[in-house]
Amino acid sequence: MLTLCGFAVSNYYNKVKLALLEKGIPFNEELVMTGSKDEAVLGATPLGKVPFLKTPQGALCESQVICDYLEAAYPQVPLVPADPFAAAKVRELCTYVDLHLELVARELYAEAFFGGTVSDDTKARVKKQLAKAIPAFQRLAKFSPYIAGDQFTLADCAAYVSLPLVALATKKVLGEDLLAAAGIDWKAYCALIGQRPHAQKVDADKKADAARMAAAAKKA
Ligand SMILES: N[C@@H](CCC(=O)N[C@@H](CS)C(=O)NCC(=O)O)C(=O)O
Repeated sequence: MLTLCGFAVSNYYNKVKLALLEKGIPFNEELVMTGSKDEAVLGATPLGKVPFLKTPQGALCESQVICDYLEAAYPQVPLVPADPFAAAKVRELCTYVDLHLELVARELYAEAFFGGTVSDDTKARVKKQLAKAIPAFQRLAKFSPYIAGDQFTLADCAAYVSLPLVALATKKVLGEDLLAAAGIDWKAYCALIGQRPHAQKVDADKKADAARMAAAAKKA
């Protein structure tokens, strides 16, 4: 049995969880927070990042690596097309969402979501990077109605969990939702994906986990 480790507020955890659910792969979940000093955790995810996946052969970290493993090991319900070029186009979109949008916007999260502050230099750098990355993403993303075309794919697992964070973080910290400002109707897209029962399960678990974290923060 596979065990997905991490916590349900994490977008990368939820990218993998949505893929597992959509593919119909049985799995357990284990609560592991970031910043662990536990040797067993660091053996599985040396940077202490979540998610990581325990498999009967050992552990894997990095959400895209995990999803690619799931695709290869459990091909029955594919989230990536069989055609190698079409498959690469789906993975290209995953890279754009994770690396060029989310990882850039992540620099704003301390101020957007965690009560911290971000320097003006950082804000300016993020804004400049996103000003390039968002139109670049728009050249690739189809939204017809799914990110890669007419089929739900792994790229939707990445986009569904991360586009709202990019939008909310830029709105809160830079004063403008840069996705919406560029003409990306991410709310309509997320409403579409959010109709899927597995996306609803991810969202419900995320809400419950956010409440758990808020209660833990109050106690501390
Ligand atoms: N590239 C990683 C990113 C994972 C990631 O950044 N996860 C966050 C939680 S959403 C985390 O572990 N942050 C703690 C840290 O960066 O030390 C992946 O795709 O799995």
